[in-house]
Amino acid sequence: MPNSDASFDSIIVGAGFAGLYALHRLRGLGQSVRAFETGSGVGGTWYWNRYPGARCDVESMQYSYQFSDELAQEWSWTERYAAQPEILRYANHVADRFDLKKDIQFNTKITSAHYDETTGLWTVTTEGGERFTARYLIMATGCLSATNFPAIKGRESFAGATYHTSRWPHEGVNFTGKRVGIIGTGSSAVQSIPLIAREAKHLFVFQRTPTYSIPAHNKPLDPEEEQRIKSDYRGFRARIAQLAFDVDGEFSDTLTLSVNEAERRRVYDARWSYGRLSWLGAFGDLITDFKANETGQQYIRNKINEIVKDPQVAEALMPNHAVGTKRLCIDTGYYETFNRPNVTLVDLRRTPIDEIVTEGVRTSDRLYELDALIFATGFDAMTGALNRIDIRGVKGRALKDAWAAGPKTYLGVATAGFPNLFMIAAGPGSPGVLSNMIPSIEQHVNFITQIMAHMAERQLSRIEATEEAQETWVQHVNEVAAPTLFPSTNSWYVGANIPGKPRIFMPYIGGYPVYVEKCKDVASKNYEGFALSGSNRQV
Ligand code: N01
Repeated sequence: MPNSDASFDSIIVGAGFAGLYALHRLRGLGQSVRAFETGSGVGGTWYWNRYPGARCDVESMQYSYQFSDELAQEWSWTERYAAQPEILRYANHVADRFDLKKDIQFNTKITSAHYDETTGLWTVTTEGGERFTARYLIMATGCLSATNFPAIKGRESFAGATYHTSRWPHEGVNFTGKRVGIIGTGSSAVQSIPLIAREAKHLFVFQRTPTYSIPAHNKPLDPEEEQRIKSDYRGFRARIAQLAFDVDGEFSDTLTLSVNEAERRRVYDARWSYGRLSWLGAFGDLITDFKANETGQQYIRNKINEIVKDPQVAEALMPNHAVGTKRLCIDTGYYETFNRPNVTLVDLRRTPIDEIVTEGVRTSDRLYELDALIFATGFDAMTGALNRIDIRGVKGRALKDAWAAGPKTYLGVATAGFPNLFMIAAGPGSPGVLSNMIPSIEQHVNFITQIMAHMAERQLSRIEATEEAQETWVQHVNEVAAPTLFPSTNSWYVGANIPGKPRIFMPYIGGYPVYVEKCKDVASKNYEGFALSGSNRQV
């Protein structure tokens, strides 16, 4: 590795899909760039989340980069929904193919990033005490990367092995013959529970909020289908980019209650049999009208009732929040797993956890003795990864303080008071988590690369979102979220899973194509809403 105390044009924090593409593009601008990555390899989410069953819920033919036609043509996915090891292989393939690893410093955690107004440079400090400076700071830290361990009394006292789905041991875990407990029933748990249940002596699922899940119908990718898509790959992706979430699927305009019950059932059934997140696109008002949403809720509750044999267990598995307002899951045998004799559902709404003890988990009615305990308890989403770094902007103001009452950004990429800092596809106010992540990443990276090229041409050195533009954007983000059912539910989208976090619906739900057009419009008006200044001094 090059010497410490080095200076770069840009520093990138994170070497997941966002960091990798940012590195590729910024090098293409002729910049000197260093990326820092806490892990020992590339892949971000797919490097860390190695729990059994980890898999992407966007189909593999869409969950990949588009910036290189050769890359798109030469890579072949094996399954309809790619599993974590294959996605990680893809990330490594990209990093090797574009020779990115030489500019990534692995095993290096960034603990602080401070902006110096006099020099116009950011100084980042690593956990090991090294310091590096750069003109631009690119936070490619991910939207769901800051692990959430809930503050359950006695958490440290369990004598058996403890795991978190998002920090899974690289060598895997063998649960054969073990009594295993899992806390949480979100996407990570829904994917891992069926596989862990097959291996463990007994699996106890500690469920606080039941989950809506639809079957993925995952299968090997049909080579003919792959070739058909690849024969017009650009066209395929361009068509999907016009859809609300940049994920393929049909999004109906039909109002739910404008059709009769038999027709609704037919529509829901067809989508249930197909297996896609766009199940939620069955009707135009499913996520805006509670009565409409209720029909979708009831449909899935009926399915749970059909699948799960023990009526009490089925009842306990039935959610009652608005479907879609917590991330919809897609699964392989999730509800069916509760028919296994070695699986026990512990309904924490009836018997909450009192504490974790040496032997296992004690709920209000009994002790569950365990050999292993898994936390599938999610993340401090969107703001967590940024707030865990001591980021200070103009006048030494901490990002944490600037966002104390709730995060504010302009377009989700920049925030006032933090010049030359960009967030990639994970910032509050960006469509990232509600869209197909990799195209969202490419769009953001392309946007900021164009900004930097624009600045270089004009010998400018400083760019900052204006307070005014930021306020207008935040208002717009809130306005488009307000008519939806999302703010009504406690979810990580609104920060409700983290005690004390301001309750704000963070993602932009105005639609991916609308967002892209807005960015194009801003760019065409000389980056309206950003203040550009300074002379381009040598770094
Ligand atoms: O985390 P989650 P996740 N006591 O926050 C429970 C993406 N992802 O890792 O709902 C008891 O969804 C919590 O209960 P509650 C995807 O965007 C994608 O599963 O707060 N339980 C909940 O059940 C997803 O949405 C993929 O009441 C506690 C669970 O822990 C996001 O990552 C795969 C608790 C956390 O669920 C996060 O998913 C995996 C406590 N004290 C993840 N604290 C795919 O692509 C928390 N919980 C398929």
